[in-house]
Amino acid sequence: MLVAFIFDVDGTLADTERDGHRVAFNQAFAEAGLDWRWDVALYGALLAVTGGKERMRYYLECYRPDWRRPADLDGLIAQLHAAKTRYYAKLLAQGGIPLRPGVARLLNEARAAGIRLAIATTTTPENVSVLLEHALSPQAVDWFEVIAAGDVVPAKKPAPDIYQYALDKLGLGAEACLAFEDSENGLRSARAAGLRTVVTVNDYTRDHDFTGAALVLDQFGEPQQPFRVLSGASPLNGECLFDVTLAQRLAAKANPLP
Ligand code: XBP
Ligand code: MG
Repeated sequence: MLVAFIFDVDGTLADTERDGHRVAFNQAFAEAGLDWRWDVALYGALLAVTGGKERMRYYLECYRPDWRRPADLDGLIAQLHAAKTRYYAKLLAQGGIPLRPGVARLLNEARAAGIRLAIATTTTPENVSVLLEHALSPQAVDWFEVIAAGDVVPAKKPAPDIYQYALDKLGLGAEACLAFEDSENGLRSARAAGLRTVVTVNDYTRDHDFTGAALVLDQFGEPQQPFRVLSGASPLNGECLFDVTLAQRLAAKANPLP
């Protein structure tokens, strides 16, 4: 029996990375007078690490070993991250990033069918509310019973902690839920929490390893824009939209542990 959907945010609800987070990071670096500049390709490599603060540290370690660290590196990272969050919110409040195809449709159908909704993301909580508010509806934050985000757990994806946290808050076992992800780190996190997972890929994640996903699609699909199945087609009966009926069929299958 399928009770809840748990959604990742970045890359799944909206393509926020390349034209959202990346741009905001660069604005924060420029504001601080730093010569750090993350182009589209470099940012793709940096996405190996989830979490903005963790990503900046990874950049310094792997790409700027000679950059002279200040005494208070933690303070600098925290200051840059706060500025980046401010720039990101501004960009999204201008309606800068729309939802991906089929996301609003699926959320509305789920609500109508009484499916409970939750979020499990590594991004900062403010980033989730600003996206939902501006890309979906001013009330959309309230559609989600649990918003598990950012530093509420010590270990970010691919660790299972954020999904485990969402399940605990929902008071549900993994078998009652379906997770939605776009990346290998996200899939690993959801699977490690025991969740059956549907993946919708994007330009940054198309070539990731999605072994263990229940279904991999190019997107959820709209009536004029059918989805394409990339793998895991067994439960399909010629559908071209990901909807609640298809979700229920996937959830009815055995849910083997990862
Ligand atoms: C999303 C992320 C986030 C954002 C930045 O991963 O990795 O770190 O890029 O967010 P996922 P913050 O979609 O797997 O949750 O800067 O707010 O940390
Ligand atoms: Mg993601």
